[in-house]
Amino acid sequence: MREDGAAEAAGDRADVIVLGAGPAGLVVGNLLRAAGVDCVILERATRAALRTRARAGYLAPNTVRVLERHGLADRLHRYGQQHSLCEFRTPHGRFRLDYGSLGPGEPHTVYPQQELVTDLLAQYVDTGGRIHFATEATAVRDADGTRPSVLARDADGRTLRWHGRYVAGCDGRHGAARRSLPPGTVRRHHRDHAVSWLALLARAPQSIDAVGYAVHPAGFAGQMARGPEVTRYYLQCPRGTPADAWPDDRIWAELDLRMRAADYGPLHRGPLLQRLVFPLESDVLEPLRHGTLLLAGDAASLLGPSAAKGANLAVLEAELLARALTDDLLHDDPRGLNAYSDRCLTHIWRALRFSRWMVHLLHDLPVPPGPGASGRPPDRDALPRRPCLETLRTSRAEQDWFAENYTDV
Ligand code: RFL
Repeated sequence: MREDGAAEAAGDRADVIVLGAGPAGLVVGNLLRAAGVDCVILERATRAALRTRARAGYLAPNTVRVLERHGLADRLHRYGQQHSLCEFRTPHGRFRLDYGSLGPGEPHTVYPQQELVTDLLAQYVDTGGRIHFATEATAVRDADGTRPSVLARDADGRTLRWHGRYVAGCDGRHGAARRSLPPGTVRRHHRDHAVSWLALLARAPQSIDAVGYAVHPAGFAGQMARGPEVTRYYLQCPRGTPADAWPDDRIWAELDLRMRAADYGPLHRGPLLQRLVFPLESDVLEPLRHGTLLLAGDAASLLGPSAAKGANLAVLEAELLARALTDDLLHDDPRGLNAYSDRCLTHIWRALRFSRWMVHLLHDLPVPPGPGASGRPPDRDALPRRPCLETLRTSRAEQDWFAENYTDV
């Protein structure tokens, strides 16, 4: 019976029920299928919506290696662009870092997330993978036993129950996997940086041939390539700003001001295709496993896009999870599953540390002691920004550290 007492449709079963068809869920699904593990993916969105959801774009070298290893990188190699240059614009001038020739000497590959999701979906569906679109998981049940199940609502509003042996929670930060964790079973490490970013996509070529990071008294502004005709921009904005609060003219004027177009050249303007506001925060769970429910991607850790880690961690964790599930289900070897959370968290803590350092580098956050003029509480890790930028500009050791952490997951 359903919780409201109405009849519950039968649903289905699979050894692994994967929640979510983002980068994490689709990599898990593809790798399980390739290994011969029985699985199904439940995805809330329609296929068309998934193929157009623009988010990340900078793939780390390790992400590309994971996708290559499993034959999932053909289109990425054909259409992705290598990228290895950052430009910092500050009130004291500008400087560039060719991070591809610093530290480990590896570039990013610029390939929009919706393209990656499209490729992963095609590969999964073309090889006969089971997936249900427009199907929203509402709860994971009995994860602490050996027969977990997932309740979901399909496009017709019917409630279905899927039975499995494991559930891969890849349904993001607000998904059913996180919500279903019983209180007290995981520890949450949450930090709110008390600022928001307005994320924009413009139909225009990039204005700077580098990732642009501009720190300005009016707030942070950034530019990241997404392809020859589309560019992502970010603007720091006050918490609570609605996405449509700023008309296009104000957005471009603010980008011109903060990126110092008057000094360094005009920005390429174009129609704004996307604008969304999100709070800058990090949110990591520990451990990433509760019995037969395992978390990966944003469901496990949300870091914010300041250091471009989220999609990269999602792919890394998905490979670890698929391998661990395969070893357990096909070879009766649970060691990978037992080590899964610790192995992922080693990468997550490292990415989190760098991502927070980037947040402090790019924003004028209040420094202890005492609240600043804004009345916001001080961030206990806040560092004065100018010496950080100056050290990054002048110290080769700092630049190598930056390059390693910027490209590593
Ligand atoms: P996703 O991609 O959010 O996919 C989760 C999927 O689960 C579905 N879902 C459900 N399905 C069934 N039942 C439910 N109850 C469900 N609830 C949700 C959703 O529809 C979705 O399809 O999570 P995943 O796979 O963990 O991947 C994480 C990445 O998407 C995320 O970390 C990145 O996009 C973060 N990020 C960036 N990461 C990078 O590595 N490099 C970047 O350059 C970068 N830029 C960004 C970003 C995130 C941004 N947003 C979202 C603020 C830029 C932006 C603007």
